[in-house]
Amino acid sequence: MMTRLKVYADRMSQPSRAVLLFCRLNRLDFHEIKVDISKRQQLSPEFKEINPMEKVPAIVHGNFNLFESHAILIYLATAFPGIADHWYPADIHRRAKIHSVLDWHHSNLRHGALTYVVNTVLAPALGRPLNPQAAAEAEKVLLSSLSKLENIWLKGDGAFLLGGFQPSIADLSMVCELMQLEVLGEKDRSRILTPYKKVLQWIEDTRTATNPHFDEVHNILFKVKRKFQEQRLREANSGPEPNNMGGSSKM
Ligand SMILES: N[C@@H](CCC(=O)N[C@@H](CS)C(=O)NCC(=O)O)C(=O)O
Repeated sequence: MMTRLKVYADRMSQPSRAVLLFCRLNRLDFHEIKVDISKRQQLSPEFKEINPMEKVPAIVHGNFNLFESHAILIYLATAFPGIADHWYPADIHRRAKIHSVLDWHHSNLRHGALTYVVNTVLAPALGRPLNPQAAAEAEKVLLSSLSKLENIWLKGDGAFLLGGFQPSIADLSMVCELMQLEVLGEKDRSRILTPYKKVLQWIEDTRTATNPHFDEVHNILFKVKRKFQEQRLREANSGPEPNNMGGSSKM
């Protein structure tokens, strides 16, 4: 008998959240093991045995290890029985289109969103300085990616990516990516997202379709968002303060 699935994740990591969300939505029997990036636990020798790339998420299923969130989502959707077809359709053409979205995601939306958020907000929490120049470059990639998401991936009759009437693993991966924009200041977040009405509606539709799991998996992000909001308010009154997110994971 296969031993229970182990998911190594940090909920501040967007690909970790996508994998956890899939597991919860599909009621997989799994054990979540926290790898706290802010404490650099991904560099520990024990974790390196699981993922030599030193990144989360990663899974262990029996004696099988896997890293890279898209590969993990595809594996989970095919290795476990009874997963609804819409997550990763059996139809080879729909499946191929989902791969196309997932491949695009890494070097476009993911690259833009992550680099922007790190260099605008999160870097100090990771022991690095903010980099406005890198943030400005990343914003261009992010805006161009949002435009492609709005006009290409969200084209079609349904509310989800590729015109789907139900979400797929690609929706989970991309929506978890965009949710990290929650930690930005409200002015930045709204400047970036407001022009993309379909994207905003899709985030809301995916959230509704996947709740209560969506909110549960994103709770940590909402907490960090509140902490940053309070910090910004204090700084507006009395000047900058050293970053302190309370010892919990920041990335
Ligand atoms: N392409 C990978 C990205 C994994 C990744 O970059 N994870 C980040 C958190 S979002 C990480 O573990 N960073 C730790 C580090 O770079 O040291 C995936 O989709 O799983």
